[in-house]
Amino acid sequence: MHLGIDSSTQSLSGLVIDVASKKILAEVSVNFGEDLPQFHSPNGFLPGGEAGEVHADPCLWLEALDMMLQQMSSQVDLSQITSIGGSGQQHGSVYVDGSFVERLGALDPHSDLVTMLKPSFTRVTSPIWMDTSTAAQCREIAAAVGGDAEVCRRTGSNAIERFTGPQIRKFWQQEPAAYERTSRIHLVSSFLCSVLSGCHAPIDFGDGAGMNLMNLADREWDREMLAATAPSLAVKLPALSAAATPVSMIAEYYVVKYGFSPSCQVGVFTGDNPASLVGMGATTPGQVVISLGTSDTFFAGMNAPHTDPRGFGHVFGNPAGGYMCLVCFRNGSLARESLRDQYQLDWSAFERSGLSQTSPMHDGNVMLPFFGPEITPRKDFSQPVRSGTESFKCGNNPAEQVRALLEGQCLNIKHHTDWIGIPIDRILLTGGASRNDGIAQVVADVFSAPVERLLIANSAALGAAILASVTDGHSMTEVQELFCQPAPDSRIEPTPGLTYELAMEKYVSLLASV
Ligand code: XUL
Repeated sequence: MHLGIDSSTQSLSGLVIDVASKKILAEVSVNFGEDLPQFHSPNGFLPGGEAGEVHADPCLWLEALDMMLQQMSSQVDLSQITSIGGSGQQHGSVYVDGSFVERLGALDPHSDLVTMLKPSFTRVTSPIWMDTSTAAQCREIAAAVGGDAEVCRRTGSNAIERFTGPQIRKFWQQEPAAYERTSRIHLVSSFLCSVLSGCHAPIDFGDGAGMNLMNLADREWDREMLAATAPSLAVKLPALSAAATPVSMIAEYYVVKYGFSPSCQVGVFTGDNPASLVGMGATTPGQVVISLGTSDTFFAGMNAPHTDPRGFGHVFGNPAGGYMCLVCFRNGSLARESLRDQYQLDWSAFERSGLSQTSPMHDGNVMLPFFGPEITPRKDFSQPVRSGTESFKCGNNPAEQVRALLEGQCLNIKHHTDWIGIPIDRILLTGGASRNDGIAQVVADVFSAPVERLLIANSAALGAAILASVTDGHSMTEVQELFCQPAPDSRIEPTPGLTYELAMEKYVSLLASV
């Protein structure tokens, strides 16, 4: 049996798989807001941050780990778990002093993780991926190495506010003494892996690429990027390694407290998106995942590490080897819900039957589907931009508006992911809005590729459990075949003969005009 742990923005979950019986045996999730109200983080982070600062309390993640394991121990016999894998929200960082590793080596099962590890934090709160407070640091880092294109060439992404390097630079500038006292800077993933294994764990190539510090081509810390970020950074960073590489046996604390076997292995953790790529069974190039959430995210496996010439997309290490791309779109459900509320619609308007009132590219209408600032492309929109019939431009006819919004979102994703240059064989659609057949049909039609939805919702935790099985010697592909199956009747084929080439031309020229 293998345990996958995913520490995401709003919850920490555990999922146990058994390869022999091909079954998911248990799933437990601790919701940060509901289950741990004492941390005053209803959505997993500390509210009220100023000037774009979004931080979380790292003690919250420790307490959630203890709580999840406690609950899991009442559902499964944890002595049967032979390996653990994991993932964490990307980019978030944890800062500890030299006592951390000694404390890890002496964890007392009669105490708890927060009490024992809290004194080692040198930065009381952890910046997370939602933070946008480091624009100045991004500019400084880019200038020091010769511009954003050079940062992207080295690290796979432009200097990005939420990425860890700019966050580290801000910490060094604002709290130099605390930075000096920091002996190790972990990502959420490597931090939790360390806490489980009782020693400093490496950062994997997937999550490490989300820092603006790792050289994508040679998968080592990039000396110029480190120098441009903060002094003496090389000695403060963990080693880099492939995800699922064995780190050590689980610390005795968990053996005594929760009944794990002392021979249970802990493998190197990765980021939630690389883990999701594994859990969706989409690690091979040609398959892409589109996650329709608050923000929409596109990710896919890639062989070569070529980067986005427009500078919006990111390239990370793929836990299956090679690379993966990831592109985030801020106006996801945010925009779908704004339109729904503006026209007082319900989701049936977005269903196949609702959409059937209009035809694809209805009357040549096109919409730039942005209700607020967008990151891909980076522009401070405040409302959608419309082109087409007078009636459409005036905002009439809700059915036309729904179709144009969904088509616009898909055209925007397709346009901003064309640099990947890999023909799409299959799209795996996930996230809240993915269950909607109308939305899935528009995705299939705009991309001219079949869409499938998987049985399992928590693909990051499943990916983490699959990575755990890899640590234990299983083949990733074989385990993916067992667990990453499409839901029955979930496949949607593109409409024969339909092409969005003309619509794409119109979309791109409308975008260029604003
Ligand atoms: C990816 C990103 C988010 C986080 C949180 O770059 O910032 O998807 O990983 O899930």
